Amino acid sequence: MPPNPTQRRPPRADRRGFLRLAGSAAIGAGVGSVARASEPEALAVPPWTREQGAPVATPAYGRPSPFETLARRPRTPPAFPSAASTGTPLGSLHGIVTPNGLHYERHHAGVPAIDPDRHRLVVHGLVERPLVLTMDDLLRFPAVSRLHFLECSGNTPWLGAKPGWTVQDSHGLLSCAEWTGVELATVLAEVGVKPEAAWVLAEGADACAMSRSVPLDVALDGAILAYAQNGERLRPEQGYPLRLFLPGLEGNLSIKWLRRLKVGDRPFQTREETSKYTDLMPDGTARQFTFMMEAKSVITAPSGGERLREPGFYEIRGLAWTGHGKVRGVEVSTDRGRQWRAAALEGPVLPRCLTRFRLPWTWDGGPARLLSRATDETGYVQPTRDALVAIRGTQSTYHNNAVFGWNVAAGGAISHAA
Ligand SMILES: Nc1nc2c(c(=O)[nH]1)N[C@H]1C(S)=C(S)[C@@H](COP(=O)(O)O)O[C@H]1N2
Ligand SMILES: [Mo]
Repeated sequence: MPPNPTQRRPPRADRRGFLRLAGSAAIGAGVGSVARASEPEALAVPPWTREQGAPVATPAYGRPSPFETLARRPRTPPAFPSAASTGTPLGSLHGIVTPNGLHYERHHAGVPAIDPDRHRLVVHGLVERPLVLTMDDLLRFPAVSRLHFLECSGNTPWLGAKPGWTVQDSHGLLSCAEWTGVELATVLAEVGVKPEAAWVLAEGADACAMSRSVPLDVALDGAILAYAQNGERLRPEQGYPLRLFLPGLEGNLSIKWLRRLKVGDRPFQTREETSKYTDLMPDGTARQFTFMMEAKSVITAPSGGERLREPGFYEIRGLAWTGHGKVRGVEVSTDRGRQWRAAALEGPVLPRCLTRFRLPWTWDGGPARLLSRATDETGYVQPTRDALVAIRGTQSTYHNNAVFGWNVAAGGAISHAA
């Protein structure tokens, strides 16, 4: 049989094969430090192989290696101690799932300590059969588990960009988890929504009683009353014992410590959707209910605060996401946007979920600017900052999804390309 020309021979599984596959001309440069270490020295029996390891962990809930020091970090200094946020260290994470202890936090009145046995969810308003549900009741409903991103619409502020930013500072109010709970549609079917119903109010049990209105059709499109994240019950910071989770919409709508759902025929015009979470336009008017998270992407490695050791091979890695469904593609430029190359997307590409992208790159040692640009399945392309500013001005605090750049200086130092 003649050889199939479309079937390439698998690359040799040695280090040089790997480097050829990566398209690197300067073999050994950049990733070759292991080859320089002497083999006998590397194979000498290390101290941890000479003795028994630690017995099973105490406390029994496992922790990362003590050599791993990842942490959430406070964002801008809070005006009030309990009105604070911390960012996820996106630059040091792998894959798409955020470990629960590193999920970003945004609290407007601190983290309440809620006894799940005393927590209640009231579902009332324009419904046939109002209900008061306990956590045990909610656990008996049919459940769903879905991987979705959550992003604060105040992530990546328009004003105050700093050259010293890391990706944790610029994009850290973004995380992704597998959320488990009851579909809101299931509970609304149980209470029977009246024909004139059009909006749902969600209210939290924290000291600010955080409240938002959601159009009914949006709320019925995949919203979850979530009690678990990444396999375990919610962390207190994420809304224990119950939160609303609205896939693809600005984080603020996903009300934590959820205690009430009220069905109505119009929006409830709460503080969070009138004075806050509106977009001030250049003509002085404000847009309301702009809660969709449009397509966005960011290069997480290499990124701000890092230094490239030497010219050679690097894999550019990043994350892309969209509230409108799936990411269709990500393009990366290493030369200030003159040329763009299609990055590889790591599958499975899931709707309203983070998508990991990768592009092999050989750094020549000179100045470079790294940019990424996402396109979603509707065909929408992540805009440049200039294009966004032309429409929205610079006073709208929320929803900055502009293309974001990192400068690589000649010595390898990386900083935000403001
Ligand atoms: N009850 C309540 N829900 C809330 C908030 C809050 O302060 N109180 N913060 C909102 C905001 S602004 C965001 S971005 C997300 C943050 O969720 P996380 O802390 O789990 O990341 O929760 C939202 N839900
Ligand atoms: Mo937020």
